Amino acid sequence: MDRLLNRRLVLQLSAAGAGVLVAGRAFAGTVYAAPPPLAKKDTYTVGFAQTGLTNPWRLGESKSMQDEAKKRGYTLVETNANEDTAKQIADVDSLIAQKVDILIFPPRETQALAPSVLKAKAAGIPVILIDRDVDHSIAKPGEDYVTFIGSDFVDQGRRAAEWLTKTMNGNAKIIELEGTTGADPAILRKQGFDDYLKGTFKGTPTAGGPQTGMQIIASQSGDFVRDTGRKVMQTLLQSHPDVTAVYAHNDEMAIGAISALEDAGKTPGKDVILVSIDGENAAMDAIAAGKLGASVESSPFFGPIAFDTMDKYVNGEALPAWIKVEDRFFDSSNAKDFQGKQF
Ligand code: GYE
Repeated sequence: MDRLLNRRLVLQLSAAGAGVLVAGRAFAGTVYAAPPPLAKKDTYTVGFAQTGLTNPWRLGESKSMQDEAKKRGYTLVETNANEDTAKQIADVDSLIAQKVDILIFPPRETQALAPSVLKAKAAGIPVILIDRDVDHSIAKPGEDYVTFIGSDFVDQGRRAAEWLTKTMNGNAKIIELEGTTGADPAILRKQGFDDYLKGTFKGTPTAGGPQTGMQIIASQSGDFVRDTGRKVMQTLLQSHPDVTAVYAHNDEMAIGAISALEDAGKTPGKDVILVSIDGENAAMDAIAAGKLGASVESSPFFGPIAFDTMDKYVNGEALPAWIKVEDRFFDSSNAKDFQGKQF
C-alpha cells in the first residue's frame, strides 16, 4: 500500500473531522484510512497483551517476544490476561493509555477483541496481530491494523483430518476437543477438519469426496487447556464409550485426553488414535511413546518475525494482509528428533 497516499487520506479524513464508532462509543480525533504510521526511532516501546501463561505454548511465545525485544534494545510492556477476554480488553486499553509506540498481540477471541484494534487505531497506535486474528468484518488488516502473522488454521485442521482418515482406513468414531470458544484457531481448525471429512473442503478438495465412515460423535470445547481437556474427555467417554479416535485442537488437550482414556482403562494409540496440533515437547514424548499419533505444527516463536515485520512497517515496506507461517508435521517418523527441542 502507498504510504504517501495513506498520509494524504489521513489528512483528508482528519480535516473532515470524522469520528469513529467503537463498540457503540464515539471516538473523536484523527481517523486513519490506513494503520497509523510509525516513525523511525532508535528504540520503541512495544505493548504485548498476552492472553495467559497457562500452557507451554504461551510461555514459549512470551519468551520469544521478550528475547527478541531485548536483542533489539526495545522495551516490551507485557500484560497477562489470565485467559480472561474482558481482562485482555482492559489490558489493551491500559497499553493504549500508556501510549506505547505499537501493539503486537494475539486477540483471545476473534470478535471480542476487534473493537480494541479499532480503539488503538483511533489513538494513533499501529497494531500487528500475531498467532490469532480478529473478525475482518469488524477490523481489517492493511486498513485498521498492519497485518496478521500466523498459521493457516483451516489447513492445520485439514492435515489432521487427512492423517486420521488414512490411519483409521476411513473408519472412526471421533471425539473432537475444540479450543477456546470464539478463538480464531478453534473456529478454523474445526472448519478445516470437519469440511475435509464432509468432502466440502475449500481450496484443496478431498480426493476421495465425503468420508462417510469418519463420524464425529461429539465435539466440545476444552478451552485449549490440558486439565479441561481431561475432564471433558472423561465426561464424553461415559456417553461415548465406543470412541475410536480423538482430534484435539491442541496438544495440551490431547495429553489431557490421554490421561482420561488411561483412567478409563483404554490404551491410547491402540484402542483410541489421537491427533492434535502445536508440536510441544510433551507431544513429541507422547508420540515417541506411541500414545499420540501425530501433531500438526503451530509454532509459538513469533518474536523474530513480529519485530522484523514491525521494522518493515517503519521503513514503509508494503506488507501483505496475512503473513503466513509454514507448519511442519510430527509423527512417529520424526518425533524423536524433536524431543526436548520444542517448547
Ligand atoms: O494452538 C494453543 C494456544 O492461538 C495458535 O493457542 C494459538 C493456540 C495454540 O493456547 O495451544
